[in-house]
Amino acid sequence: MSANHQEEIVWRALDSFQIELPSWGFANTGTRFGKFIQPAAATTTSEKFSDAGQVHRLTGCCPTVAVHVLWDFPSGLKSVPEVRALAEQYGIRIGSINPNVFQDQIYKHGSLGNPDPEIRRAALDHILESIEIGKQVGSRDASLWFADGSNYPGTAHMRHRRQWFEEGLQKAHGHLLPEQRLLIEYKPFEPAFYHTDIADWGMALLLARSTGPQAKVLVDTGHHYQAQNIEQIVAWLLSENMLGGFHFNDRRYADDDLTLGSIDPYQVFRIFHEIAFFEWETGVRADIAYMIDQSHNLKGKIEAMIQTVVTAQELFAKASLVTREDLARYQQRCELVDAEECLKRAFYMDVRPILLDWRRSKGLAEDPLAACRQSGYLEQITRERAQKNKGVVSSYA
Ligand code: PSV
Ligand code: MN
Repeated sequence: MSANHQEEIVWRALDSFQIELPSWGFANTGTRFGKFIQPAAATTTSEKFSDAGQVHRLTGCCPTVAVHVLWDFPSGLKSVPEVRALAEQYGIRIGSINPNVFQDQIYKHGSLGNPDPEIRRAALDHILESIEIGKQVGSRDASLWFADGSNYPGTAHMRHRRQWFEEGLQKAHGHLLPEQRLLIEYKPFEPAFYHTDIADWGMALLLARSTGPQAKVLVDTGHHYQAQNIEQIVAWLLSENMLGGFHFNDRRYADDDLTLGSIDPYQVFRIFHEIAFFEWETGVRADIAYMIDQSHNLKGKIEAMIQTVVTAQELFAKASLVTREDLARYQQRCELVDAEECLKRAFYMDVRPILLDWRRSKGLAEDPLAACRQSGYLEQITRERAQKNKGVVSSYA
């Protein structure tokens, strides 16, 4: 493949690639042992959007921000005009809407899977309100994650709970506009440590199927057991037209929320490759929402987010360079070494010079991280927010 052709392919890939930032990724977070407070962390929705706006301004590929209803819309639907105005002010759009049916005390034993019908109703009402918020802010996806599960064998009726999930999700689906989607996220454990109601992609897939045609599966890369082959899950969901979106992050042990590509960039590359391979083979553009779900306690949040976005662009660009005609031929003939080399060649290609040209052509910063550091924004928010952050409680005790 000539250098010009490579450049053309990568530019086309970059033009098509957008990734959503999580509002919660700019706020103070920690572990279950306590929060680590950062002087520059955002403590309001306005500050979160301001930070997200900076990341988008520097990288040019994050026009939308995922919101968590309880954290960003404190008065629910009534907060809509204010939050919408903030998004406009900071040059971003509101992306996926995440209901929160895990934080309130009533959800101790579950939300849609709770044995108490009143609690199931409360969870459903909150999800319906989130869908309504989505309609009012022009957001397409309601992204559902449930902490539901149990900690001790014998304490939860798994089949009843599954049925209650089906009922609740079907009701929620009935309230969608034709263009809206419900994304169902799975997670094997945490906070529940014996059983989780939607523990893996198979359960999410079955539930999405029974929910309705606008329900799809959301793959959070941190929500798998060690060594699970995520790109195979991706390939299967693509074949079933059931892959709705990703929550990207990296991990070493469990749901570690580490910077994308910091531990295993080849894994992310292989995921992007499976998507590109599917699109090439079928001629169908996969309708996937790429989102980041990371919240950094130790790194500066804005810098970590820029690192993530740039890494995602690089890995997406590399995956676009796999010579798929060759790969298909090698696979068919079982020419294993050549097939594997096809992937490796693209993975080891240095796409950074092409990315630099692409950024220049778009009038973007050549080095988003350096530009962020030079902009004075980090110093400014540290000055403005330090006092307020001193008052943030760091322990859960
Ligand atoms: C749960 O671990 C999760 O991945 C869900 O997507 C939540 O919305 C997000 O993290 C933030 O708590
Ligand atoms: Mn997630």
